[in-house]
Amino acid sequence: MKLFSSPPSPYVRKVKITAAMKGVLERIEVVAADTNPPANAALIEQNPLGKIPVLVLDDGTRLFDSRVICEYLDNIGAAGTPRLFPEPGPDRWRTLTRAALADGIADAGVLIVYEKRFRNEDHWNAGWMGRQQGKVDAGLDTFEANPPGWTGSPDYSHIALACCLGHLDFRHEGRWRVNRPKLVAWLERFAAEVPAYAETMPHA
Ligand SMILES: N[C@@H](CCC(=O)N[C@@H](CS)C(=O)NCC(=O)O)C(=O)O
Repeated sequence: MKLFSSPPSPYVRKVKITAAMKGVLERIEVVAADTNPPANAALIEQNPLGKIPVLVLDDGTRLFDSRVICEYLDNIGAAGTPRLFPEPGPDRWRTLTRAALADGIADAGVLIVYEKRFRNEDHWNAGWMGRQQGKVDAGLDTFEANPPGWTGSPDYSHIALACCLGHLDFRHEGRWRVNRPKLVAWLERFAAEVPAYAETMPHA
């Protein structure tokens, strides 16, 4: 399998951590993808949206986005590895909704990065960036009020939350840590239990 990838992406990181937890990382060839035109032509052939991650299976099937890829890897994982997506039922809806909140925080964080990257500073839209920051803060406050615990192994939603916080550390100077001690402790526990978190630190 080939994973179209870039080291800073929190969504790619979700896939790599999932692959490690499911014992399938060595079956994946990581392909560096450029998301910027014109060099993104190769990526657009795999995903018309021009976004990473994309997982190309050995039979040529293309999977995106990160949630779909992670669920696929959960299904092909090695025997004895933990189940990351619960079966249909209340646990599954809770896990998927929690992961959607974590991804939504990351999405808002990425939009702020793009606003600064793709516009000159005198054209930055403060109202738009403030609106996105509001989503980041509200989402984080929700998690701080009730950090999602686990018994046994973290699940997909915990991976998504860890990667979202990792993105905020990498691209937003870790400001999320101020006044959120429970979430800071939560991430320390996740990192201690999931070695792939340290192994997939984002970098330029
Ligand atoms: N919902 C998607 C989000 C993917 C995404 O936004 N990836 C970013 C990199 S972090 C990207 O490829 N951006 C390029 C673009 O938007 O043109 C997922 O979970 O995979």
